Amino acid sequence: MYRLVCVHCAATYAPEEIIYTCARCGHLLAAEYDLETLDVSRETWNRRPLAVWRYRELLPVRGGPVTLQEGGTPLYRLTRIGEELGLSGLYAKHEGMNPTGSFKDRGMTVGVSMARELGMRSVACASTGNTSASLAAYAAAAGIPCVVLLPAGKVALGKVAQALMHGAQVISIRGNFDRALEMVHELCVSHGLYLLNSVNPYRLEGQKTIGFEVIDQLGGEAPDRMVLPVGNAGNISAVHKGLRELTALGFVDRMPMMTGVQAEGSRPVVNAVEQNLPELIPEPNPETVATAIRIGAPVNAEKALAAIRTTGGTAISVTDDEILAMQRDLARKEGIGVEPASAASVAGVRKLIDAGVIDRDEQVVCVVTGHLLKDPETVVRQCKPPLEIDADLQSLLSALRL
Ligand code: AN7
Repeated sequence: MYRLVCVHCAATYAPEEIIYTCARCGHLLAAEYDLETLDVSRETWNRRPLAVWRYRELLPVRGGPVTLQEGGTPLYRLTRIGEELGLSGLYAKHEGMNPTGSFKDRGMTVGVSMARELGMRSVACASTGNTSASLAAYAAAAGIPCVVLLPAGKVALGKVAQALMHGAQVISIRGNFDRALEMVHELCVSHGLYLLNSVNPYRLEGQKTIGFEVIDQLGGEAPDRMVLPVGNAGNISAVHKGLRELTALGFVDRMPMMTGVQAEGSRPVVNAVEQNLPELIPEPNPETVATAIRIGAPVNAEKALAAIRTTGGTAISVTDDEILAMQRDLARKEGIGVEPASAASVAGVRKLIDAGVIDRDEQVVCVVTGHLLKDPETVVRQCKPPLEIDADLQSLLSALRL
């Protein structure tokens, strides 16, 4: 059993209410389970495949899910980068290995399943790209129409391609993501579409399974630190919520230090942490090569700040150059292909090591959130084009460095 609870004033709502913000105070809602009466055991989980639905007792869906077999992503040990940083316990959870190439699929399998259970007949989101790609695919799987709003000219090619091919109505607005989110929120409330941005409490329930899988992949122990790129701050909040539930159930005995990484040109959460502000000051003109996290007014900031502060974590920003350098390092030194926003998490670790914030004996798990192929244009801009040669062996031999 669960209900919706306001994260600010603790007002409660029935789970079947179509509501995204508290009617009393306007803050966000979260699904809260009655953990004492929940019939859940690690043995049951361990008998199921590593995937989002392994953890179904801690998810809101009661009927059969809309699934594309999401989750179960690899947890890689970063040996070469770890060695360079003097960090032997450095890991990357590669969420780019989900069905549409990002962690959003964990949220959408739950969110679109709930849309169906709640009797909603269409879904919508605003997106910097990955949310739209994922929602379009899950709406297609559910057989319901989907509307997505994108900031014009600021979404990576692969993500737009996915949203279009999966059959969403794709609208580009002349404005940034933050404005697109306001617009789609209004549209959903006035016209009865189901909103699947991270203001949706059920979507974030799916995303918390990243943390569950990390614990299972590390043999049942929590890492010392979890590092996530932060845009709308939904994912870091979701992972924190899930790990708190595991702690309350006694499945793990401590919380990792939740650590958020933003881009230099879009760092409202970092400012709030550094200056110890009670609330976040939005960035009106966010800008970064990591377009996925080009977000100035993260709607989940309240939860994310609490997650960072209560676990003794931190937040840091990285420059576009640092992001791209780490994208290349992950690709060339580890064989791991991620998009720029995802490389931000590991770039943040490099910076926190240099600053002496991360101890070298810590076990650190970075969530790398999206696949390299999401943003081919940013990749091609960083690399020399292939050498084109005449089709004979002599030309080949003179072109190669052997
Ligand atoms: C690769 O798709 O917001 O802090 O609209 O695509 O939970 O927002 C994407 C976000 C990190 C940040 N990495 O997560 C969207 C969108 C990648 C992302 C984030 C996003 P949140």
